[in-house]
Amino acid sequence: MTRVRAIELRLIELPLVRPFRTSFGTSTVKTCLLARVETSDAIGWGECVADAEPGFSEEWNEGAWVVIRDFLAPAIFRAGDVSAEGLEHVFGPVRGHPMAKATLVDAVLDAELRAKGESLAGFLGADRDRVACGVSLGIASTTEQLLDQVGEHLDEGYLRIKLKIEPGSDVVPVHAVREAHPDVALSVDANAAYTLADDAVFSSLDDIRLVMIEQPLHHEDLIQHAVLQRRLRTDLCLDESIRSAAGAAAALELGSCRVVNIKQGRVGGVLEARRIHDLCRAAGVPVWCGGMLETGVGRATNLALAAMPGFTLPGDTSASSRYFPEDLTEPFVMAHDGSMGVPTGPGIGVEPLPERLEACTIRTEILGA
Ligand code: OSB
Ligand code: MG
Repeated sequence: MTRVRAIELRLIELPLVRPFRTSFGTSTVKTCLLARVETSDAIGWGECVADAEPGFSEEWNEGAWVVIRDFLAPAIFRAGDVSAEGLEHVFGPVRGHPMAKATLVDAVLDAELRAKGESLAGFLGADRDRVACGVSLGIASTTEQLLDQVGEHLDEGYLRIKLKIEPGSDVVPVHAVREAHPDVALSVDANAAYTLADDAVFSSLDDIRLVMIEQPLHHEDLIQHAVLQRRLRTDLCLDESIRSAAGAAAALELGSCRVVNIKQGRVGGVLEARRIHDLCRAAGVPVWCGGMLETGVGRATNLALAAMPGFTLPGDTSASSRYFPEDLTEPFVMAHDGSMGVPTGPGIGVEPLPERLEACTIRTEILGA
């Protein structure tokens, strides 16, 4: 048990190397909250995966800020002695807001592990020290541009290419990439842009030998995904629709997907992510580590998770250079074989570089007991 003395909350902003376009919007910068918790034993870092707008889920930066300031942080200070495991109970009275909760669960866990000198990967039971990396490419303006980007990333060594799709930009570009690269591990992510009425699109995609189709239907749906999964040979993968271990269990029971994208920041932090990993593994369902364009802080957390035994597919755990001209931490570099090293130091094993952190900070607030 430890006492949280203070929580420093920052809104930070980093330019992206190129705009990232999905079916729910285009980002040119990464803006997110970063929490630094100071406990009686150590410092811990947590990154919130919410974005500037509530486009991926209903959470967004300013909302997460208020939820942390007015509900989650006061609950921690009232609780007195806390542990990362116990935070889920402390946060019990606050429904939802898994991204805001994950920020603090991950930060307190990081502090606990740093105090013990134990790495997050070790704590989670990782069985490897390098993980296989894929890359998620935004919707391109032309198929030529998309083919160029795919080629560049394959040359760098990425082991799986994920293409963002939306109605009007799906079968044609995806088919072109498949023609150019007959053997590459290829997947698509619709970010909930389709309905069951888009039968023609799905049956064409079903012929492209995709590793999976990620979140084709509504962001809260499990039932219609189960209907679609029964119609297709290609595996469906859920992202947005899975927000907790209970939700993952329901998806498996219903047959809504055959693969799960685990984003710890989407499900309330690494402890809940571990439960999803465990139940998928017991059910023989492969999982992989998703991403939300995290800075080095969230990336370090994701890499530790991705090293767990059930993560059998390459993750969206790309190199820093795929996202940022300059990361917040020392950059994460991918080897030419498409693998990336998992941090081995205490906790998440990395920290923001102090001068980078100051340069990227838009606003700071210190919350105390
Ligand atoms: O749906 O997986 C997604 C990025 C932001 C929000 C949602 C998603 C994504 C990605 C990129 O696909 C993942 C990454 O490289 O971090
Ligand atoms: Mg996704």
